[in-house]
Amino acid sequence: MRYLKNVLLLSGFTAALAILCGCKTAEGAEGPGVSSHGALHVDGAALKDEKGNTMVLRGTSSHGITWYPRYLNGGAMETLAGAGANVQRIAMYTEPHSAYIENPEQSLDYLYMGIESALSADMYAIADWHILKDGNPNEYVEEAVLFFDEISRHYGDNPAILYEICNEPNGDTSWEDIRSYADKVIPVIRANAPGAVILVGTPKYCTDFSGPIEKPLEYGNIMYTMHRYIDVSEEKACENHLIESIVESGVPVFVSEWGTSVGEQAYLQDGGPGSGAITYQENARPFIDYMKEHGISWTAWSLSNKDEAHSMLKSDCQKYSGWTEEDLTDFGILIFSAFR
Ligand code: IDC
Repeated sequence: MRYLKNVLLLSGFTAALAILCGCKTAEGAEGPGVSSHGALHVDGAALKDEKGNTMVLRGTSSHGITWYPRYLNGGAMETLAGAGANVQRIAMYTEPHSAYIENPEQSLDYLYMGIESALSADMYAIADWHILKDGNPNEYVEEAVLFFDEISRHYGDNPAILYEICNEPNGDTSWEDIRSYADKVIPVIRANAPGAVILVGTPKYCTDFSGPIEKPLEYGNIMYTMHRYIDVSEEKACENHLIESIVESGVPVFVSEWGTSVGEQAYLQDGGPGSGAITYQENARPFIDYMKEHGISWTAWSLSNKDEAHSMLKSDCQKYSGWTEEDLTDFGILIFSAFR
């Protein structure tokens, strides 16, 4: 049965690639990208396009641009757009060594390059202030304010940019801490980009929505981010309790990171587990289906060939664009086939 599903998945993916080699939409035709949908806004819990139609963004997240900037080239973005992706998340770590706090110039170079590549492939781009080790966004709030001022000044009237102000608050960080951070950063973005969609991280690595549900931020065009990693080490279709409860609450949610993992231990480990154990990609199917059914936007982690369970490219893949099925891990195949 699983074999059959895989075969179906593969043939769907190949067909999709064959139909859409290249991402340009025929003139007049409605494509998934910025040229067809324009500026986005949030209406109730839904993301809407310029014309007020429900909009679903699907794409990949980069790995940290400090380490994997090379996948943000123009050809890579064309390849993703050709497979149906309409958004790219650009993950700019604040820490550790050589990331933004230590080397802002380099991070900005990579970020601008990534954004421009996504734009030229007609995709939306998410500028992600990727806190992680620094679990509380207030630790670098001054740097964040300057950063978001610069980016939103540069792209203020560009409809394609979404701002993700704190990747994964964690440790003791409370919803009140995040609110206080958001109150400093959001007005700065709003001054330059009044209508832009802003994504806000939630406590406990984007898994605790009690704050946004009970005390949402008092700004428009905000979505709260949920992150999810699904264990693929043993056959066990995933359950959707968290996302179901968020959707039922009516709070706008954007899944800005999700992927596969091997066991609890693998969640945040450097390097991740051995790839031999990654067998049951189909465990993630109920999550993909749920997001599809409810029109939830997502970006999956990550577009890299790092030897870990979260990667979409095989570790021996040396291509920086133009990937075909044989360059992708099973997870990569799953993701590429889910863009449409
Ligand atoms: C992981 C990377 C891994 C890196 C680690 C620490 O995949 O190569 O060594 O970060 O920098 C998250 C984070 C995201 C993690 C990812 C996978 O937002 O930065 O990337 N993850 O562990 N939250 C849950 C999982």
